[in-house]
Amino acid sequence: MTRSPLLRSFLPLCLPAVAVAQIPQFALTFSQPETTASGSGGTVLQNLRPNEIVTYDWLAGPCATVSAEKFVPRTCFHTMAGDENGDGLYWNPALFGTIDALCGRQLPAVAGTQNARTLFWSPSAAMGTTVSALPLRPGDVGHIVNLPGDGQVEYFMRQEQFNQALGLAPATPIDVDAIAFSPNYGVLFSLDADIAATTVCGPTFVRDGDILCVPGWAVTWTPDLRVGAVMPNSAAVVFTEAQIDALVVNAGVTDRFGACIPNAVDLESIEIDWSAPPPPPAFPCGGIAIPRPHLIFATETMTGGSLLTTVGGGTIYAGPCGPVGTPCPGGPTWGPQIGIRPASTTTGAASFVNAITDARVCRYVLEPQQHVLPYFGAGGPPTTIDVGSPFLWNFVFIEIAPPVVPVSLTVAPAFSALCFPDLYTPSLTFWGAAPAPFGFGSIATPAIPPLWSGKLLFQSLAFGGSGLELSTPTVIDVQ
Ligand SMILES: [Ca+2]
Ligand SMILES: [Ca+2]
Ligand SMILES: [Ca+2]
Repeated sequence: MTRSPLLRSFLPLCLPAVAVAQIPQFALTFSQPETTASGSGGTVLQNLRPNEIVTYDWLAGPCATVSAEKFVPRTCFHTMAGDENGDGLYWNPALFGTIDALCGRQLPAVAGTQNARTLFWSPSAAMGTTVSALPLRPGDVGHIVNLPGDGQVEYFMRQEQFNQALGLAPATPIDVDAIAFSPNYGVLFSLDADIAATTVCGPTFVRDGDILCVPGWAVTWTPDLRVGAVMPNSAAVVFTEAQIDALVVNAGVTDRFGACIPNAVDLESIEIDWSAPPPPPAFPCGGIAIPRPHLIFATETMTGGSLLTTVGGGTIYAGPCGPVGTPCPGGPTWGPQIGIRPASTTTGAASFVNAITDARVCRYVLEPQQHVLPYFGAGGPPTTIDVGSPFLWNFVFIEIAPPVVPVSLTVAPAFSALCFPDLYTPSLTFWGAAPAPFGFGSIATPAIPPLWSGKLLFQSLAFGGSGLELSTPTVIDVQ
């Protein structure tokens, strides 16, 4: 029996997506612009920005060429959000400021992958409300959905609910800086600044290095496991900043200069560490016991991109491909342990891990080399769109978009069950094929004729994964 040449050509391409769905991964953000360890085939996808989500990934099989690769480019956020600030452009490199906290939707255990519609994030700068009826502020954790129309914010947990749990007035401006959750433990989080609150223990001075918990019993979950309501004054400090300081010291990890890190300063990212039985509950005051899990975490001091865990009194986190950080005093934490390049031959990468969540993903992305073509009626040359794909053959479609947000139609799980779930319709036209034999490729856009201005939307399709998969979308503003 021989398979047809067509099937044989597609069969190997299905394997990476399947493997991706079975090996634990993380989605994360970095605090500073960084470069992927792999170089991403020389494409613009190698440039990671603090408002883009990346995935701890590998390009040549599990743990071969470990690299933090771009998974949600800012251009995808721009397309989902539309002209949120009303300046006529989709392009907004300042959107969200930084993404400083991440968590994922609870998914079926089998074949569940996270994507740009299922992950929730917290910005450090508010998104505009020209398109969305609801804001996405530094104190919110939410994402952008296409119901009832494109560009709308849906919350995992909103600022008012954090404030209620903290005994603060609902409009108090806060900045959620780290988040993790489970239905049993509830919502674990940290804030970006110290604040005088009223927790389950009464008046409490909450520090930016504390980890708080709104216990499971204080949360009313929506059917899809978002936070519907919280009990007032229910938050509790479950790891104090002093305890986090001690965990950091015990872990014995170096920073980007090779110095042993002596403290936490600001707690920056958390995810539940299910690899060990939970520690004893926290007793924040009196006889009140708050169950808590072990946590993978990063602090502001952990430059070079290290990760620690609360297991064992504080240890360097053993990632899927080795320890994520350099033991003290073993030289700098360089960056390749988390998949990014060092700053120089003597200094590690500048970033700390600003947000992290468990996430199996299918990484299939587009990013143009130029986001805005400022031709002003004169016309001009094409630009190039770079493609990051697990599939060899990528069929790139183009749409001349109206000046408003293009319409997206959710086609998953019937189609694109693993990658981006929505097809941007209604008038996609086949533009060209972009092969990505080593995971990356590129394709030129049309040249712009004189007197034409508007928006060009691109999205790529591939046969593989669940059958037919879609890339993240991108929009180019032509002025
Ligand atoms: Ca805009
Ligand atoms: Ca925030
Ligand atoms: Ca953070």
